[in-house]
Parts: sequence; structure tokens; C-alpha cells
Amino acid sequence: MSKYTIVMVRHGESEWNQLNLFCGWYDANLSDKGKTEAAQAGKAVKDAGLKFDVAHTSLLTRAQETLKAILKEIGQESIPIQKTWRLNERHYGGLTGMNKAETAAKYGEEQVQIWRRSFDVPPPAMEPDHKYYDTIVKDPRYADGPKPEEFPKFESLKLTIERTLPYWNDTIIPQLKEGKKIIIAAHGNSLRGIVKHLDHENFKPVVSMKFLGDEETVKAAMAAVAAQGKAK
Ligand code: DG2
Repeated sequence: MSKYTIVMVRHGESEWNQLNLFCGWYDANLSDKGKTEAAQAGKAVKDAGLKFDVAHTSLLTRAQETLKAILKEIGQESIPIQKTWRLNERHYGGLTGMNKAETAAKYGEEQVQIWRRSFDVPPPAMEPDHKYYDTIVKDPRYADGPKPEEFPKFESLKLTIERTLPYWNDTIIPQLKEGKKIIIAAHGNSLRGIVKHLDHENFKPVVSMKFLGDEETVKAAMAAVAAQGKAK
């Protein structure tokens, strides 16, 4: 029996994943496929016999809806849910709203791969004249944070980790140490940052991490995300 239990879930397909657009802090809804995927994630959690004491998610609808679907599936809709901007997806800056394949055709697949998967090369900043600048910066959900000086205009994975870790260290780790069983529903890159940190730090998993759900489904989903940055 492992000492700590934590399940991390990336949300189901969003409407912007479906359109292959860089999404970041834009609040896209789950697509119909994404809703089905979220319910399937709930079934995988149920089949694994997991129950939780507390849930964490971002301020973005796609992660919150995924969490709700999972908790519904396992009959745990009433556990506490803590929401924070620190678990939001990495801010894709000026790329937000651009099509990933068209961006690859314009700037090259290599550059898009650097923007998507390098550690510390950030995307271009989201300037005030960007189509989604006001939608994001003036969104009332951010009234309690981030503070204006920490509000991102772009983020590399490194910057994402730097703003996610305070929440991980100050909120999630103490709950784990109290023996609470935890589920986090968040995003490809905010979770990638936490996992990268875990791989290198002293809260290293004693039992290696494992994917819930069947292997083929997991592999196909990973391949589909990897292919998003190919020029068509
Ligand atoms: C995707 C991740 O975020 O994109 O912001 O476009 O996980 O919230 O759908 P998510 C986005 P990639 O880094 O995989 O391109």
C-alpha cells in the first residue's frame, strides 16, 4: 500500500483542442468528445477503486467540468473542491487562438515544437491589442489573483512551474502529509510541470507513477496531442 495517494487528470478534449488552437488561459469549454472522455476518466478512477478527501482544479471551465464528471461517476460530488489560477494551463501568450498546424506551416514545425515543449523558451507575449487580451486580463475570476504584477502575458514551462509550485508546496503537500487522498484535474502543461518537479525533487514517488485506464487509449491520446503541431 503506498503511503500517499494522488491522481492527476488532464481535462478531456476542449472545443479549442478540437479546432487545434493554442488555448492557454482562454476559457474553452469541453467538446462533446471531451465530456465523454471525462466520464471515461471517471470510470477508470472508479475501476481503480479510488476515493478522495479533497479535489484541486484550475480556474478554467474545461478542468472544472472534467473534475465534476469524475466526481459524479464515483459518487463523490460533495468533497471539497479547491480552485486556483496556479493550476491554470501555461499561458500561451501571443500564440493564444492561433491554429497549431497553420503556425507550424508559417514558422516551421521545429519552432512550434520549441514553443510547445522546450523548458525555458517562452512564446511571444500577449500584447494589449491581442484579440483575447481583455477577455483574459479583465475576467472577474481573476479578481483574487494573480496580482497585476504577477499576471502572465506569456509563460514557458519553467515559468509555469514557478507559479504552480507555491500551491503544490503550501497547499497540496501538507494535505498529502496529513494522509488526505487527493485528485487534481488540470492541464497538459501545468501537470507536466508538477510531474517534472516530482521527478527531480525529494517528494519523489516511491512507487513509479502509473496511468489509469487502458494502455491503448492512453497511447492514442498522447500521440494525438503530439501530432497537433505538425503542418498539414
Ligand atoms: C493546450 C496544451 O492546453 O497545448 O493550451 O493549447 O491542456 O489546457 O488543452 P490544454 C493549449 P500543447 O502544449 O499540448 O500544445
